[in-house]
Amino acid sequence: MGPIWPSYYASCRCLLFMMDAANPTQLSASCVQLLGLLSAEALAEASVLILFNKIDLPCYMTVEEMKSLMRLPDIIASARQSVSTVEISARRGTGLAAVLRWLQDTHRADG
Ligand SMILES: Nc1nc2c(ncn2[C@@H]2O[C@H](COP(=O)(O)OP(=O)(O)OP(=O)(O)O)[C@@H](O)[C@H]2O)c(=O)[nH]1
Ligand SMILES: [Mg+2]
Repeated sequence: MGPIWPSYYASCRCLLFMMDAANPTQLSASCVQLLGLLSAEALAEASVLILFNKIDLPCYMTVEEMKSLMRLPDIIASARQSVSTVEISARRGTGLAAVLRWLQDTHRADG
C-alpha cells in the first residue's frame, strides 16, 4: 500500500503508524517508510502516533530494543512533527484506550 499513501497526505492531520513488534525482520523497512512519512512536506503539520502492535505474542526483541535499534529517540528529536509511541495488541484491545485518548487530545489541540 505504501505507493498510494501520498494521495492521502493532504487531508491528514493525525497519522497512526503501525509497526509489528513480533516481527523484527520488518524493522528496517518500517523505519525507511516512517522516515519517508516524517520528511514529507504535506505531513509537516500532522501529529504522529507510532503503534507497536502484537505485544501479546512472544517477541524476539523487546519494544525498547526495537526503539533503540531504529534510533527512535534521534528520529523523534529531528522530526518536525510531534511523535508519540504506544504499545498495543489489536487482538486483545490492549492500549486501545491510550490510542483513543491520543486521537481525542490531538484533535482537541488542532481546534
Ligand atoms: N497475535 C496478534 N495477532 C494480530 C494482532 N494484530 C493483528 N494480528 C493478526 O495478524 C494478521 C495480519 O497480519 P498483519 O501483520 O497485522 O498485517 P500485514 O502486515 O498487512 O500482513 P503480513 O504481510 O501478513 O504481515 C491477522 O491474522 C491478524 O489477526 C495482534 O495484536 N496480536
Ligand atoms: Mg505484518
